[in-house]
Amino acid sequence: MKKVFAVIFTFLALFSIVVCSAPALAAPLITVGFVQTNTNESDWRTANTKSMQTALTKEAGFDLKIVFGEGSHEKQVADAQALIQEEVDYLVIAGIQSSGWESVARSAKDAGIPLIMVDRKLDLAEDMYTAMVCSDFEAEGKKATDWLKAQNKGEYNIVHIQGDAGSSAQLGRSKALKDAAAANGWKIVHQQAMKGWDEGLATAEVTNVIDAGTKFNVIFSENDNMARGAETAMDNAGITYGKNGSVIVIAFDANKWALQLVVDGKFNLDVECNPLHGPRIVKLINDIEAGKPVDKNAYVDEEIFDSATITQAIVDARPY
Ligand code: GZL
Repeated sequence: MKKVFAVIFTFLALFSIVVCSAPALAAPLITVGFVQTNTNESDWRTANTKSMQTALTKEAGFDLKIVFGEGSHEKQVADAQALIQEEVDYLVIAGIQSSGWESVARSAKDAGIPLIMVDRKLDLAEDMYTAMVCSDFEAEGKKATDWLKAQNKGEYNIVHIQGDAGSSAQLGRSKALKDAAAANGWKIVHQQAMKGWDEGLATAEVTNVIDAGTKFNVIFSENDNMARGAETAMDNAGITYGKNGSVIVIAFDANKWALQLVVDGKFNLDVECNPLHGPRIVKLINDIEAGKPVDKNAYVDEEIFDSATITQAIVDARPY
């Protein structure tokens, strides 16, 4: 009998050692399907992707699955539907274009998968998405046009370099310029959307404008990379620009390298469009998981950087 108790005791002792030394059963990772626009679209996009990858780590409790549209809305839609089939816990979308997302939103809703818009608001009814963490692009554009009006130029002949046609970033910024031009009698002497927000395409476009003899005194470029592309064209033609030049240059995104151009007087104004959405999405998902109330439509606070007032210290402190 004593032997039986000894065996039982030994077994229980060994069992408790194994169970207690086993790692605590970790909570399951939250799978997040992130439908990103493009891999190499702009420095802004690179910073945005990096922010998501840096924040939604396994250590933070996430399994991040990123898919890239590479210029194709249709690919984004197909990739989003595939992620829904994989039954991700959350679907996060940055749309190449703002329209055409109804089928994805319906599939996500039917599957009980929260849909979060990031960066760019999509054309969806409020009951078809869970939350939005985006930039207010029309407000960004109005900051630029209010600044431009305050320059009190005798005349405004504007070359308008637009981003990807149909993206909410392009639509918002373009609307602000269209409205300001109509209200103030400004002339938009040339307007063209650049596929993929491409710097090289902007150089070619502005070169054509110059070669056509079009007179202009403002470049309104809907992101930093394209503004730099426009300046390459002006350099090639010997046209001066910036703080002490003949052409005002306005850009959007406020990448660190671009803010250095503002300090150097090469860009007159840069309007911030903040790409660091990773931590914002982490907080949003964690709040949803904890059952906390979340803002349905959260817009990111953003500022402007004027070559007349910016300092090197401001640039040095910038995070992207
Ligand atoms: C804005 C973002 C835009 C940037 C561009 O939120 O979607 O797309 O302004 C980027 O640089 O490519």
